[in-house]
Amino acid sequence: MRYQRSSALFAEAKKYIPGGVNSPVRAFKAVGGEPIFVKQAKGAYLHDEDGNQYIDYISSWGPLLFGHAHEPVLQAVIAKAKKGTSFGIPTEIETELAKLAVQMVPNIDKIRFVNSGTEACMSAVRLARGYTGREKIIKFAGCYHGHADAFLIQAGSGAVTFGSPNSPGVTQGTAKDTLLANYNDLEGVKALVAANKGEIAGIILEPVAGNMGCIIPKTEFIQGLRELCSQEDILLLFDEVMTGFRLAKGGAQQALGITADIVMFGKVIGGGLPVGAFAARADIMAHLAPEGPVYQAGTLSGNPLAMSAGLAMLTEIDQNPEVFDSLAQKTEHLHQGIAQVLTEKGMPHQINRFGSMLSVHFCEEPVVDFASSAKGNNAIFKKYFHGMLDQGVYLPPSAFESYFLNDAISYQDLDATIEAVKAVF
Ligand code: KE4
Repeated sequence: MRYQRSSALFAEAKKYIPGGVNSPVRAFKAVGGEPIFVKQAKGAYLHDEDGNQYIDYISSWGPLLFGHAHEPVLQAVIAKAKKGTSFGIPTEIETELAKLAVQMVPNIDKIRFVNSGTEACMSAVRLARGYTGREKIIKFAGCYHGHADAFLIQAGSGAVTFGSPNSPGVTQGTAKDTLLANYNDLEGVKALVAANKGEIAGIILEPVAGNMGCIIPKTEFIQGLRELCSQEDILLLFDEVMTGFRLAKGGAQQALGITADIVMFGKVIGGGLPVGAFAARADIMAHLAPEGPVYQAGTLSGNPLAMSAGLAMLTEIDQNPEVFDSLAQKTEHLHQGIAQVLTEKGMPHQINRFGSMLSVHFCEEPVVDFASSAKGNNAIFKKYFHGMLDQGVYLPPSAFESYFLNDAISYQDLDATIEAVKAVF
């Protein structure tokens, strides 16, 4: 692979943008080397500025369920753009997308659109605090809910990758209201709740985690959280920015059979344009301005251009529900192929998979929480990442991330990926 033009573009970018990127995980700090710069993408493939082609396993970190530049989304966005992109005045398409999302997702009556997953999670926590009158929240080490201050306490994703679990700039005043527990450790949560009786507004988690690699909740953990929240009048907040409309039409609530009190979305709901959202029963959402006193706002929230991409995407999903089985089967095929190669090569590994989310960890022990995920051998991960990149396979540039397959990836692409793993090891 040649990377000259990407390298020159990265040098230029660093002159004007901190680290040369607009989101830290893109800078390859966790895997070393320099990022590629993408010129264009279509279906399963990325094309970089040096003319190299890659099978893409991040799909813009989740949004592109059907692959890049998916025609129905493309046509919807082009048509809508010609009528104006944003007015700051209500438009019909916001109601169309809200209605479809409410129909597809269980246990929600109303939804508010914002512009990112961070905004969705930040607003949901404020709503939970306003609704309960309580101030504290519980989050889990390794879970990432965006970069709002309350969440940068042992966050996952880029924050962990850089070993900066408590980011500078987050005040003690903020941090004291965020209590930390370990994923899949129900007893630890019960102890926190008992020690903070009547003070906890919400427990927020990724119902299937993707920011410490892919980690699946144990049944007794996620059921126990639901029961605990119901007993203690604590709201259960499902951060479905990754899992929403990816694991099933009804997201993780449907896939796991667990009812959340507030659900947050991002990524897929925007079809590749900036959309986040949070949703709940009517009695909870009634507390939100302008209906209720909990303030939340956004200049471009629900802008018709982004709504057109989201509506096209959710309509595609609603009309093609077989996409979930197709993605799950492809991900299983990839899982089995990689596992077979690593076993044959005598390489200790754990592969976690749920639906179209998957992660590969180079360690002996099962990966069930942040601590076990952090035991992965990052030296091997770096070689794996760059070895695969050099063979035209783009994987997440961090061990604390998940693969996001898209349905444009073919079995031929999957087998080429498995062959690439064989070549690397
Ligand atoms: P954004 O603000 O980046 O749209 O969403 C934040 C967020 C919230 N909740 C979950 C479960 C998430 O995964 C994310 C964002 N995911 C990362 C990928 N690990 C985005 C990639 C990036 O930071 O550039």
